[in-house]
Amino acid sequence: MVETLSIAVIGAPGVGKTSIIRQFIYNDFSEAYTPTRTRYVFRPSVILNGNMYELKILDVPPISSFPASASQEWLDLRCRGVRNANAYILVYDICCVESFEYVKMIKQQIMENRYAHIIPPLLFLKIKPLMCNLLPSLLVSYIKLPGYLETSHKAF
Ligand SMILES: Nc1nc2c(ncn2[C@@H]2O[C@H](COP(=O)(O)OP(=O)(O)O)[C@@H](O)[C@H]2O)c(=O)[nH]1
Ligand SMILES: [Mg+2]
Repeated sequence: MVETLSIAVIGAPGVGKTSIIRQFIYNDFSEAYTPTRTRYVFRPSVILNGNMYELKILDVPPISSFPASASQEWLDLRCRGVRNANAYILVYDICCVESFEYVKMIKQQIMENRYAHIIPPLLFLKIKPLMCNLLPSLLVSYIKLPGYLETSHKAF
């Protein structure tokens, strides 16, 4: 039987979540910005080490916090499936401190609220907007953490 793995992609609005997913699945990048207002599920299949997996990638629209209970998750359509994801991709924009503070908060809430406190893999990604020369020092420590990846969808 093919195993299904769900991955929730979370981050502040406009940091590039949908772009990351679309590039991964369709190898496609668009300059146009269409804000994600409802939760969208992408279902690609991948082969890893000879095994096939079905991925359920949740493109999560802006949420004020990680759902603290199953009922909260159920009542808020944007959060469906977020609590039980197998992994989280937390995306921020390196030029936007607020977007980094947001993923830090979400990471903390994931660790506090996951069922049985099982910590799933966490992955941090960022995008690099054009003209950005700033690297706020608080971001530097995160770059050294395992699981941190740097990405960009364009050649600069
Ligand atoms: N320069 C640059 N722009 C990006 C990058 N990734 C996404 N964008 C742009 O940022 C905007 C928001 O991207 P989107 O994926 O819709 O963000 P989301 O709201 O987090 O899903 C769009 O106009 C994208 O074209 C990147 O790596 N570099
Ligand atoms: Mg989006």
